[in-house]
Amino acid sequence: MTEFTYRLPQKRRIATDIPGPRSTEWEIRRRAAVAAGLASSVPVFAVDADGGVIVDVDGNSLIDLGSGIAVTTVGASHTLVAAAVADQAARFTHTCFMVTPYDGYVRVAEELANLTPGEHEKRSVLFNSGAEAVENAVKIARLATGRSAVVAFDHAYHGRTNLTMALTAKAMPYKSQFGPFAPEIYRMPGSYPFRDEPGLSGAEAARRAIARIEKQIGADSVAALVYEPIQGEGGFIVPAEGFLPALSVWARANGVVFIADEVQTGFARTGDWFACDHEGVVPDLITTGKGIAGGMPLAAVTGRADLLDAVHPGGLGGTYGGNPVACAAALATLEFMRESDLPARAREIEERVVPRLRELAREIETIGEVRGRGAMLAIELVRPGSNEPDAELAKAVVSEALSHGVIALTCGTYGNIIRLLPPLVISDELLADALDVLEAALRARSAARVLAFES
Ligand code: PLZ
Repeated sequence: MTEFTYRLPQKRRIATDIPGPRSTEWEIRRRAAVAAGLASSVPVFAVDADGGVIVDVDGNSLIDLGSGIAVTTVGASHTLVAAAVADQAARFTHTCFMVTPYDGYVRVAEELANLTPGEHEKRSVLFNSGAEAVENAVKIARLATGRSAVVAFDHAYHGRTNLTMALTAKAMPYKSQFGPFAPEIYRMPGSYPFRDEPGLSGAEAARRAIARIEKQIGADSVAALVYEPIQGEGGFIVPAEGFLPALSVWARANGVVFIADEVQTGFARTGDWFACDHEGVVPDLITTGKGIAGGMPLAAVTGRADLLDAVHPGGLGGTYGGNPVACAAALATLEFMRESDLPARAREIEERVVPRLRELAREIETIGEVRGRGAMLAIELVRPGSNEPDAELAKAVVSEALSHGVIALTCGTYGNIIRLLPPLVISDELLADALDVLEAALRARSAARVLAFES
């Protein structure tokens, strides 16, 4: 593997209980000052982070299998990113691109044109968050097509703003009581091989969705389809092969804008630059964010020049979108990703993790499926002897792993999926150590679960 360099020791170290006394103390202050609606999945306060570790205020060094939800692909303090940020901040932190443009923004747009799928002429517009990017992709698609309906899918996650809540599938915690939601959003079945009827092919799943779209909305009313090529929050769902190509062919034939939401899957994470690349799908618009800028807030809509240029001057924007410091971080991040071939590193991680977890799945009956691509991998947990989702087990395993110093996140419509999103710069040794911890937690908690169901 590529040798990465680190500032902090790449070792798991447990110094106190987790959370330790200082995290517990800070948590009290937090509760008095921070809104309760903002929950944190890991109850420790971070003071330092580098490569594959996060150091907490009690001196625990935790292995990071979450990357702050797929953001710190190059680590949380990569030296090149930190230097680019410091250098840009020393020159100017902000002018507002809508007032006085700067070169970093243009260079990020050039990078996006080169890296995203397809050789056609492209344009980009930059934003602060994934939700903002998705929302703007929909604005662009509606204006360019003169149509208003937007199709989203089961298990989708696209954000927490009003329009993106409407696109997101799961009520709790994202939507419940936050309505009314934006109109003209229609939800269709996608492709979830583990839970679809056995043997349903990608092409058949696409036909199922298309038939409903044509019946319930009418193709000529549809501005856009929005799909995450691997659904993230909804459960790391890799659609059956052929599903995405069939959907994109139908979209093209019907003048429907195919928007790939690659906010979570993008930038080397899945073993290619984008998840669409695995099946050669070329979206009309692609939304990106998270991993693009080494932890700085940046997101983008990139796509067909004719669509983006259809919007009147002033129709798109925002005070901070494409902030110069975030752009500098992105340029350093992308250069490092390219030079160290991080897509290949993601494939290496898949090779190290997947066979091991599949082996374990043969032994442990509560593992329903191990799936994913590159360093976007998941374990779907079920009740013994069934396909019933087991969210409680997922929670228990993650909490046990945390008590031994490994941060892993859950996800899924049913909350029963453990997702692995390590920084791609994690060392093989640290990854192996994290897997040992996770395996022990899976064995222990699954055994307890089987016993509980037997009695
Ligand atoms: N599209 C595919 O995964 C963000 C959300 C965490 P923002 N996913 C993490 C949470 O509970 O808020 C995401 C995504 C996809 C859009 C978004 C939204 O990106 O940067 O969080 O707005």
